[in-house]
Parts: sequence; structure tokens; C-alpha cells
Amino acid sequence: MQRIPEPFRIKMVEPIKMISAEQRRQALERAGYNPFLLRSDEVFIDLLTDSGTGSMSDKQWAGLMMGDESYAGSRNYYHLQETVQEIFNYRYVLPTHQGRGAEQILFPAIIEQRGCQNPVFISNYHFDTTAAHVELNGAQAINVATPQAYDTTSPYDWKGNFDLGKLEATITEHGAANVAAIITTVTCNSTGGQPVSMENMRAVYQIAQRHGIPVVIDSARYCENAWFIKQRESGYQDRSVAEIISEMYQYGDMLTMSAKKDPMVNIGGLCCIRSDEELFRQVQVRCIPQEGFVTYGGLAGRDMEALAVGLREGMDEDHLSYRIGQVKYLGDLLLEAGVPIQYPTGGHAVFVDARILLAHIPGDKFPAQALANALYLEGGIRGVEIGSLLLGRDPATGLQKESPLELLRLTIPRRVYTNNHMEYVASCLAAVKRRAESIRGLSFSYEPPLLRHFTARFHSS
Ligand code: PM9
Repeated sequence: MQRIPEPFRIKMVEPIKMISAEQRRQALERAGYNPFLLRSDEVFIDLLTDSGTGSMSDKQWAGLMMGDESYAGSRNYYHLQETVQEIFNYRYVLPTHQGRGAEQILFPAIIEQRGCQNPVFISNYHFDTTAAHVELNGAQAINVATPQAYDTTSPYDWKGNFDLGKLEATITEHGAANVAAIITTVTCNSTGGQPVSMENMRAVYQIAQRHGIPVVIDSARYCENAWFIKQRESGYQDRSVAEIISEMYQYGDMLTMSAKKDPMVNIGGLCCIRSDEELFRQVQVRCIPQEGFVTYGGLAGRDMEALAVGLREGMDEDHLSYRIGQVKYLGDLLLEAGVPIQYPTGGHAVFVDARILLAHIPGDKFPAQALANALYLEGGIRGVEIGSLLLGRDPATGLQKESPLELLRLTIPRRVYTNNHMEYVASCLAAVKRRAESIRGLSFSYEPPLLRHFTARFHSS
């Protein structure tokens, strides 16, 4: 079968440059062996994140020129509101500066409304900022992903799913009145950009309704999740991505969104509520001092316009086929080179299993961080650790939480790199694999109390 190439032409380019091996060594030492602390011009191919790093389209750039920068009632807000209402059928729409902005105004309002004594949030897997906002509000973040997610070597189509038995058991253990909300993360970033099936989303919502618990859909990658449902779930092949998204959002009461991912804006987020007007009022009250007035919420009018356009562009099926195809292309190259990865490959990234590749480094010496450093030294490529370092310590005991996975995430920005870049990345990782045994673990020189992977510093251990 003929492979369909990229569904776009490139109209503007940004030069990138490789610095020498000695300069990379010095840069990494200066960064405390934490790639987050590198300067971007010290990086050749930047696979740190797909967040805010995508290329906007000509239509999105045109949208920037249509910005209405009125403090209140910007027409771009109304365009954004209509777009959200059409796609998701959620009535109440607040723009936020990014995903965590939505988390910080929504979570305390939910806890307050539900009057939880010992609040917990249960998710397939909380992203780290999501868990941080749960914990900052005095609640506990509990993950109940399907056990198949933790075995990178056996294929399973729905490694983003909830373990429904565990979900029920966790509700019983804490009492439904203490469960502030269930958070369905689509796709599930921390288990490998893995999709949640429609069947699972539906079942989670039924359980939640039975217990009177609201469901928040963490929506950073709603289009990619819908694409996987279309490809893999029986009964959805002939449904459009738009129809699938519309059904997915029936299985939630609110959504938070980092719009920097699937909608391909450089900055932006959303906090939306399906129908609970009272909760919306509470969230609005928090939005004004923390994010900004309710019709801009931390965004310029022009940014809201680019977002309204991007929300639809992310759903384009030719785009999704190319996008997820490119991630799979890198995954397949790595598998051919014998590099262990979370399989099948996810939506936005390839996740290399550092626990297998660097089996000699224990979790508390951060094997995936060591692998990230080795890849940077090898080829100027920046990836990110998704493992013990990201997971952090238990706030109650201060002990390192036990991470079920030690992954190096190679995150592919949307519409930015070509398949030649992917081939280069695969060849560098194959070279790292050949000298895997010489790679050493890491210990902290500086450990921040929260969200430590962003600013921690290390030395070789
Ligand atoms: N995710 C990511 O790289 C960006 C921050 S870490 C480099 O994957 C989910 C599922 C996310 C997410 C961010 C957020 C927070 C919430 N949920 O970064 O605040 O993947 O827009 O979103 C990052 P913001």
C-alpha cells in the first residue's frame, strides 16, 4: 500500500544547529544533568514535550491578526465559546492560560462544592501538574490504570484504561463522599500516551454516576484518543472523529484542557463545565484573581482565536493519520534496532523502557533520566523522564513513591520534524543502546519539594 505523505506544505522554516560533543558535555554539566535546564539553542532535536511546540497553520496565524484585545467581551472569546459548545457540547467555557490554570481554579471549587472531609481524586493516571494541584488542595491523587499499562512488552490496545475493579475498590475504601472527582485522562500521558476506550470511558462514567461522583476529562490529547478509538474499537470505524469526540464528552461533567497539545497553540487552556451552573459560578470567582477576567482567562484575544481554529484542526483525520503515523514510524525504527519501548506506540510520543534498557540502574537512581542524558550527549536530542523522578515523594511519608514504569519519553511536536529527523533519533538511540552498560545512575545535588523534575540537579552516582 502506498504511504500517504504529510498533509501540508512547509512555508516557513526555523534553522537548527548541532553544537559539538564537547559543548554538549559542558552544557549538560552546567544544567546539573537535567535536560530541562539546557538552553534550547544547546539542543538539536527537541523532544522534551509536545506542549506548545507545534507549528501553527496559516489559518491559525491569520487568526492571530484577528485578535480583539478588549478587556471584556472579546469577540474571539465568543468564537471560542461557540466552537467548544459545538465540539464538546459543554455549556460553560472559561479560557485559561494553560492546562494547570484550569486545574487550579476547578479542583478547589469541586472539593468545596462536594464538602469532602478527606478528599481524594481518582484517575487512570494523574499528570504531574494535575497531581500537584490535587495535593496543593490538601487532597490525595490516586492512580488506577489497568495493569496491562505497566507491561511495556505485551501489546494491548487500551493501556490508558481504568482498572474498573480498582476504581470501585478505591471508592469503597475512601467513601464516595470523599471522592472529589474522577479524572479521565485522554490519552493517558503517563502510561505512554495510551488511549482510553469508549467502553471504558462509558463504564467509568456509569460507576461515577452510581456513586454521585463527578467526572473531569483531562483533555490535552482528545483528538488522538478519538483517532485510536476509530482505528481500534469495534463499532467506531465508520464514525467520524467529530462524532467520536462528541460521544466521549458525554462521559464527563467537566473538562480541563492543556490546549498546547492537540489544538496546536503555543499557549492556552480551557476549563469547561457541561451543565452545573452553580459550580461554574464558583470557578468563575476563582478565575478572575488567578487567571484573569472570565472572557479572557489569561489569554490574549489573538490567542483565543488561534485556539478556536486549532480545536477543529486537531480533529482533522488526515492530520491525525499523519501525526500518529509519524510517532509509530519512530517506534517501529526503535523496535527494529532492539530498543525496548511501550508497545503499541502511543499518540504523542515514543516511550523507551529504561528499566529494561538500563536494568543495572535501580529506580531511585533514575535510569530514564540517565538515559535522557546519554541521548543528549550522543546526538543533541532532548527527551524527558517519565518515571520515579516525575512521580516524586509521598507527601504523607516523604518516601519516594514506587514508580511502576521508568520511561524516557521522546515527545514529537506536531507538524515540526520530518521522518528524516525520526531516523536520526533512532540511530542515536541505537548507539546509546550499544554502550548501555557504561551508563551510570544519578543522585540529587538539589531536590525541589514539588514538581522536582523541572528544576532538580544531579551528580553521577
Ligand atoms: N503536559 C507534557 O509535556 C507539559 C508539561 S511537562 C513538560 O506532557 C496532561 C495530561 C498533560 C499536561 C501537560 C497537563 C498540564 C495536564 N494534563 O502544561 O499546564 O499532559 O498546559 O497542562 C505536558 P499545561
